[in-house]
Amino acid sequence: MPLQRIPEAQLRQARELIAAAERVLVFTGSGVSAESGVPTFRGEHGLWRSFRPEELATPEAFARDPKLVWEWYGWRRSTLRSCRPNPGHLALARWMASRSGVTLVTQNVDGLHEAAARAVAPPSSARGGGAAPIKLHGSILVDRCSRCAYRREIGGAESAPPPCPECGALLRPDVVWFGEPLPEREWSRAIAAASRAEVALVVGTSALVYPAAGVVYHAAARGASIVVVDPDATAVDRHAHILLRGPAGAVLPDLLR
Ligand code: BJW
Ligand code: ZN
Repeated sequence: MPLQRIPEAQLRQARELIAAAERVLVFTGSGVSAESGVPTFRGEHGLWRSFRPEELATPEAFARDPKLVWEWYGWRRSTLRSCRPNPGHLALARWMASRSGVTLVTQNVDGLHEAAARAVAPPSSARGGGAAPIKLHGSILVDRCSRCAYRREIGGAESAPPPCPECGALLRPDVVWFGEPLPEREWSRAIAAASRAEVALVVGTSALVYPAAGVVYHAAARGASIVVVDPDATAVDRHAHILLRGPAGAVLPDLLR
């Protein structure tokens, strides 16, 4: 079905809701990066259409075949190198730098929200590019030790997971796999922001993965109005006050201008 333009009245209503709110939670998923060329997970061209999550994105998979898992992340890291923030990331970053009271919580591991913040307000500027996003699922741009607390930014193109320089165990991508707990501090900050938010802007997520998706339900239960930006149906649509059915790269610049 061809995408329809979002009715102006609906956009205006969403703009007013957001402008009147002192505290806004923005909750994003892989769809916000789709127009940057980063594949989503589910859906027609999603990663899980070609790869089985349990063979690649679990601690058991890494224990069974560390080289296979490492190579898959190596491939994703190399495709990410050519990806840039799209107009959706940039509109969000610009808007966050222009007002206070916004908390960005992301499930994305791609670093594109941070890249957008650097692009609109370099760290040397007064606002420093706004607050860093709360990353619930870690970062694909960082390695961490599978045993100790060692972390490093990704560097060379090793063909197999290298040993940790501190303890000798294998390094792995610093992302949250299925069956692993979310980082505690990020989780409590996300829930605190959801508790306070008057509006939650939910962008580009199927909202099927838990506990992350629970952040949206928590905001709804605490009385936040939910605005969803997504070209397709999502699990949180039934809680949405306003549904903006369209791609983030087109809707966000229009909504947040
Ligand atoms: C656009 C667009 C455009 C397209 N513009 N939009 C309750 C019930 C059932 C199961 C569970 C449960 N609680 C926990 C579980 C198990 C599991 C889970 O949730 N499974 C479900 C799939 C059923 N959860 C876990 O295992 C979690 N851990 C856990 O529960 O630990 C418990 C524990 C406690 C204490 C000790 C030990 C354990 C961890 C989940 C980790 C998820 N990790 C991944 C991989 C990250 C690393 C990597 O990248 O490799 O995170 S999976 C993947 O899904 C990734 C994403 O962050 C996450 C969410 O996906 P997302 O972003 O929503 O993508 P899609 O593809 O689903 O949706 C894209 C959307 O974009 C769609 O709506 C499109 O329409 C839209 N879109 N183009 C805007 N242009
Ligand atoms: Zn180590």
